[in-house]
Amino acid sequence: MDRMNLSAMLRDMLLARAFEEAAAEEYSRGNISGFLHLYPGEEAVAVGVLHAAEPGDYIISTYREHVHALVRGIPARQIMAELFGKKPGICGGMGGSMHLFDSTRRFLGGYAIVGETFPIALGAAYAITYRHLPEAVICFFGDGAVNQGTFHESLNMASLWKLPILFVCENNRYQIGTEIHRHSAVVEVYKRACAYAIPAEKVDGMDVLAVHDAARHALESIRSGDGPQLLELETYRYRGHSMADPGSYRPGSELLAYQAHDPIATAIQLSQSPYPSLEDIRSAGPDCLDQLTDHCSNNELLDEETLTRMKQEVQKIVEDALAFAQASEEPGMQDAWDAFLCNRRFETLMKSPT
Ligand SMILES: Cc1ncc(C[n+]2csc(CCOP(=O)(O)OP(=O)(O)O)c2C)c(N)n1
Ligand SMILES: [Mg+2]
Repeated sequence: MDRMNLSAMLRDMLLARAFEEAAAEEYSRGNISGFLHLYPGEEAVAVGVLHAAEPGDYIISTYREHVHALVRGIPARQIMAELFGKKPGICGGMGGSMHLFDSTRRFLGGYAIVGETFPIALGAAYAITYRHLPEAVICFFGDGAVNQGTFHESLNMASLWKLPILFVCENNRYQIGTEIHRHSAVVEVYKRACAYAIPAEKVDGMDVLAVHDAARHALESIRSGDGPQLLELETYRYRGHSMADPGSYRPGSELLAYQAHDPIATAIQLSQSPYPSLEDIRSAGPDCLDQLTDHCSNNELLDEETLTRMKQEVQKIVEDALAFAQASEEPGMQDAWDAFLCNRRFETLMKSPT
């Protein structure tokens, strides 16, 4: 990992945190309505995986997808405007927080139904295989989705047809207020993949470098036609399930323990100190990172000044996105009709005899 890639990942994590905290504030002010599921604490997952993605890959996510969309390159302005329900939003202000979609960036959503993502990933991956393209589908889902029938049906089919899918479980240990050991007989999600002969690995989802490394290797193999793989990334959300949830079912000590391994703080620490090899990190274990970095020489990759500049830059992007969303107009009745008629036209075309 070179200096540029590391800085780019750190910048995206800082942007993600700033964007989501700003969205939380705007929700409290009444500028964003409906459900709002935020991502602070989990940034290393989306950033690590999506920095290993190619422009030709397809991304599918859940309702907690703002950061996946941001890292995929959808401008902060268009995402924020969508959350505000405004016309220049990425879906014309008619999708909202849970339904971001951008076919030009191969970002296939944004889905509110738990487990809905799997069959969609299957379809996109089948299209890639059918056309013999060196592309992959990256399918994000939560630990709460792994007991849905669609998970098992889709893993079976994906393995049988050797479809190019990277299944990424964002295991934050909770589905709403229910902890994983209360909803799953097998709590180590990656172990389920062996039932379908799919290679799978569990990785520390708070460590962006470990996530990136695992995703890069998996995607290389998937794109070369070796079939699907599954990554279980252990992570934690700092906020409640959604803005309507104070998260009081979780002990405060649990939150503090995860915050002590905050993915952004870890990434900053890594980039300010000489960067140890991934082999060093692995052999030392996650608790020894501080020790390792302390022992290294002065070959610095990122100084305090650059970090401050980076934080100011992302803050400006978020402020600009907020101002843009505030000032934008709402979609009108005609916009709704246009969207409706566009679909109707498509249906009519499909039905008309050739
Ligand atoms: C089929 C279905 N059942 C129930 C719900 C209600 N629901 C919304 S989010 C959620 C929890 C999902 O948790 P998880 O998959 O772990 O994702 P996380 O919120 O932790 O990111 C549930 C049960 C739903 N949206 N869809
Ligand atoms: Mg969860």
